[in-house]
Amino acid sequence: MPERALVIVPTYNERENIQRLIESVLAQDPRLDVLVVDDGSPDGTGAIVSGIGATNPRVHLHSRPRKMGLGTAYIAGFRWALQREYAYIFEMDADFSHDPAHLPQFLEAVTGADLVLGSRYREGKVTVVNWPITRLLLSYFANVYARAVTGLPLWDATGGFKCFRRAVLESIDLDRVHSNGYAFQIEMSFRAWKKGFRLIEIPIVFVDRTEGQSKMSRSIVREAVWMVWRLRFSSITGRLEPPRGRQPALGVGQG
Ligand SMILES: Nc1nc2c(ncn2[C@@H]2O[C@H](COP(=O)(O)OP(=O)(O)OP(=O)(O)O)[C@@H](O)[C@H]2O)c(=O)[nH]1
Ligand SMILES: [Mg+2]
Repeated sequence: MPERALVIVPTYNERENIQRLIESVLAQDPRLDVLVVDDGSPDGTGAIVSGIGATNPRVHLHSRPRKMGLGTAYIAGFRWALQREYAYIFEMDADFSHDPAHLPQFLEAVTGADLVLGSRYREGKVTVVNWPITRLLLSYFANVYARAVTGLPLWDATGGFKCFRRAVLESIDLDRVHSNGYAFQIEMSFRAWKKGFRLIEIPIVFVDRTEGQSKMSRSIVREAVWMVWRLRFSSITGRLEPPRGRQPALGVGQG
């Protein structure tokens, strides 16, 4: 049986995007399933997904009662995936900033890596379309800052288009992941990197959303500003988690 992959899509009010997005994802590769983690969207996004799931076994919905943030939505999705037989687990936005046409490139790249990251700034080349210059500069320099503080060798550490090999998620203690916004993306990659997994970046073209509303906020930026320092110091003091190979004998997951 071919190895299956799950694309986790967190949603909050993505009615205008979700159906078209699901169709487009499924058309990219027969190995792909979709899990939408919807936070009780008042616009009825969840109902649209459960309607599609009723007739299509490749589409799943995990509903949460209220808006609880992107990071915890992904953690819930990761747990859902690990309870099932998925070899690869994706993170992807619902708003078409992440073009489903890139999915086959991730599946190809993950054959030689443990975590594949869609990168908007690889080798200093910017592949972002339609962002106001202020937002681009904020994002670009946030990445320069995150790289300087954490040492994480990535051009784009805040991006949210990713593919994890199952073993990576099994080896990270998901209870200890605390951040929720952009910092969540940095934290997951940092933990994978510190464990000695192979990270690679593939270039993606990132296009600003055209439908629906942004959930970006000042608090998301603030969280990232201090979280990188927390990651740096918890890694120095050994409080992060042991790298692979130094796990306690009874540790589960990655050997
Ligand atoms: N389940 C869940 N999904 C969320 C939450 N916040 C954002 N999302 C979803 O996460 C994805 C990324 O959020 P966006 O609002 O696009 O954030 P962004 O890409 O930084 O900002 P814009 O592209 O400008 O809107 C989208 O699919 C959102 O619907 C949340 O609290 N819970
Ligand atoms: Mg977006």
